[in-house]
Amino acid sequence: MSVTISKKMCMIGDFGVGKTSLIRRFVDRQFSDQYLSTVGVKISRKSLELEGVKQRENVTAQLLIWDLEGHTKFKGIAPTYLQGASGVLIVADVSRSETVERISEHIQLFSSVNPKGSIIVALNKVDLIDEEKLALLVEISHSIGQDKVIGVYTTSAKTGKDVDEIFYKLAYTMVEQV
Ligand code: G3D
Ligand code: MG
Repeated sequence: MSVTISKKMCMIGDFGVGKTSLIRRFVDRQFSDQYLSTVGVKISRKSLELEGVKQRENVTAQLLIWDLEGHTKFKGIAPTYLQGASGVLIVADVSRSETVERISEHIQLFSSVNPKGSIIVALNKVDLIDEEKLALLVEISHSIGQDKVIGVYTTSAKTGKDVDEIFYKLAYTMVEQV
């Protein structure tokens, strides 16, 4: 027997960190260096078959992935954008350390609206920096996230590294949360 569970999840992170690219890699299986972003909120859907949740019943998770397009001002739209989300992917760009420093603000904001929501941190664009720098940023991110974050992942929308992993991990956690 299989059940379908719908879950809203959001992407949060500074402009240009790769939120839309991660969705495109995961949902459309592609990476593009050039595409036009429109203004507003875009919601992508993706169904995932999850095994071994809910007493071993197979579960279909229908993810509704919310993303801010282009330069949409996050501050004004945040409450509507975040409301009802069971989880969030907080994305930073490892080639711009200021985006990593802002992770804790994003965690606070999301938690204030959804105290029980699941949080995953994606340190994106790992194809751009060397291992040593990356190790340091991972360490910093772990200390920022503390107990609120269920995982810190190093991703690349360009190569596809750990992209499926972050969405699946979040989907599993959101579904088990019910
Ligand atoms: P955003 O949705 O968070 O604002 P985008 O970010 O997904 O629009 O990505 C911003 C820019 O970063 C894009 O380049 C995109 O191609 C690039 N990018 C996203 N993820 C990665 C990655 O993992 N590795 C590399 N090397 N680049 C990435 P442009 O040139 O269009 O600004
Ligand atoms: Mg975008």
